[in-house]
Amino acid sequence: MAGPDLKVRIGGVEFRNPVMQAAGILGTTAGVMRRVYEAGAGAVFTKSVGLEERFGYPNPTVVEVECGLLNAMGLPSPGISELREEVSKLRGWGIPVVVSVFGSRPEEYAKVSSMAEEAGAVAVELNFSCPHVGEVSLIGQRGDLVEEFTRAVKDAVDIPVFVKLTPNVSDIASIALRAERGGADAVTAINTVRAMAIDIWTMRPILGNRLGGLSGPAIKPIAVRCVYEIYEAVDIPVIGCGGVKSWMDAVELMLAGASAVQVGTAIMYRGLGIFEEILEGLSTYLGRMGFRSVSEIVGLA
Ligand code: RRO
Repeated sequence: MAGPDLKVRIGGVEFRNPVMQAAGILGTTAGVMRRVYEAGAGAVFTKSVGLEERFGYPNPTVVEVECGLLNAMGLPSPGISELREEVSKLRGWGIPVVVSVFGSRPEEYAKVSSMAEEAGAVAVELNFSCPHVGEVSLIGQRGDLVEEFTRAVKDAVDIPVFVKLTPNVSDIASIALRAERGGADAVTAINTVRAMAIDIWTMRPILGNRLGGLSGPAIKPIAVRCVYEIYEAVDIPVIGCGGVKSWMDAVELMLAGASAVQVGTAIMYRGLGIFEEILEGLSTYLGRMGFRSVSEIVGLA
């Protein structure tokens, strides 16, 4: 007997399953993203890319803390002119690739997004939510800017536009509503939580940038709460992200309202086998609970 149907549709694009790679992890070369897809991911997401090359922050840029991972990479990126070659290769292999886009002005987001579309991206994900790169974190904290920037990209491309939101706001649902009003086809929740770590012997912040973003298991309950609040407020799909390391975490986010989930930090700890592990657990769970399709559990909580 066939197992439950794992296909999902987001913004009119059909993905083979709802367990995707989160932007920022392994998302810079076509070869590595191909391995992520071959490991089972429903789609691959690039590291955020802008118009120009950027070197990012000085080291240390990543530090492990007891409950997750703290990073302040500072948007290192080769720029869209370089990355688009990787996107074209992926497209040529039939792999659905979503390009994560950053910038500081609406026109920049629009330009990078249309270059991504030309290269073969199936969608773009607008990063308005990096917690420690000034201009990018500011956009995501202001509903008016989220709406304005989203609309600028919608006017420039025909592919679906996802908007990645920050949890570093007092009312994430109201920001999601502004993304929806700007024409977003889906919202992704959440990016990392603003955080820091201090070395007690040097008596200094550990990260080169001092402040960074926390990911991993510690932020899953925050992601669940954010997805739940957004799902109640908007009509567009929500993509859940934050601390997913098992099929149970994926189910929890879907019950909160996520149509799909992204896996990021857990890839570092568990390797690429995590995609098959989550997919198998999800299928068994759906079968045992009597569901024929994964979309039936979205928002049940
Ligand atoms: O590059 C980064 O430092 C970074 C980005 Br763009 C982001 O969106 N979230 C994050 O935790 N780090």
